[in-house]
Amino acid sequence: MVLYKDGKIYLKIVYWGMGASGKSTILKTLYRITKESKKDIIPIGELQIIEKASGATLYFDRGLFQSTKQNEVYYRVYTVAGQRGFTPLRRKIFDKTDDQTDAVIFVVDSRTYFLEDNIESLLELKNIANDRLLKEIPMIVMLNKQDLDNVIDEEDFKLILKDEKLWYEPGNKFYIWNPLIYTSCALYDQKKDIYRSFHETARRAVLYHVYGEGKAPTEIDIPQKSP
Ligand SMILES: Nc1nc2c(ncn2[C@@H]2O[C@H](COP(=O)(O)OP(=O)(O)OP(=O)(O)O)[C@@H](O)[C@H]2O)c(=O)[nH]1
Ligand SMILES: [Mg+2]
Repeated sequence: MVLYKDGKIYLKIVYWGMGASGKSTILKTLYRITKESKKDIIPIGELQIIEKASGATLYFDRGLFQSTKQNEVYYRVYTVAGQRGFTPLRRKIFDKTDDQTDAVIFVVDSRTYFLEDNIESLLELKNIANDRLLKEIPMIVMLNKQDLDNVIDEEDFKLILKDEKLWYEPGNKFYIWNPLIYTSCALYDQKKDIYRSFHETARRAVLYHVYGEGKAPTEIDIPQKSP
């Protein structure tokens, strides 16, 4: 939920996806990229990581980022614990009554072997978001672990989105809000599309908020020059 405090705007962005798809690694890599090089977004303070000895997230990870273009805009970024059995926890992170999510990044383990698990995670998200995905909550997809063998590509995942009615056909006024699908690698030494995908999600979160009053704005609502 958009929070206002002392003239500042706080948007909540959540990385969602099956266990071990790479959400925590993405957040850590994003943190390093934005800390070490001059970007439109900088981290504020340290990341808060709550994990098991195995590295799997036990509760959530959290980080705060600030826009350097619009200093009053902040992003509160969470990753959920993806392992089975943590559904109530994920629901709590995603949809606390007074703190709902403003944008979601769906992180896929791209290996074909895990296709069903990814779909299960997407269905859970759909269920918890309760018909608000795309319409009120912008969504971006990361096909992560693209450095490995036997992985799915954008077209494969687009079919899943179509099946799940998370894709607008050309001509629909919300066509512009179809999830962009990034093929990523979260490992810091390869870091592919980690910053770009976050930047786009942050941009959409701001646009939904500013021009759509919390809903997907149409092209008519958005001035040529986006913020
Ligand atoms: N090869 C490869 N390994 C990755 C990539 N991203 C993450 N990993 C590895 O995958 C494992 C799980 O990554 P995490 O970031 O902990 O996954 P997670 O989605 O946070 O998992 P949960 O917290 O259990 O939901 C770790 O060993 C990572 O190093 C990637 O793009 N490529
Ligand atoms: Mg994690």
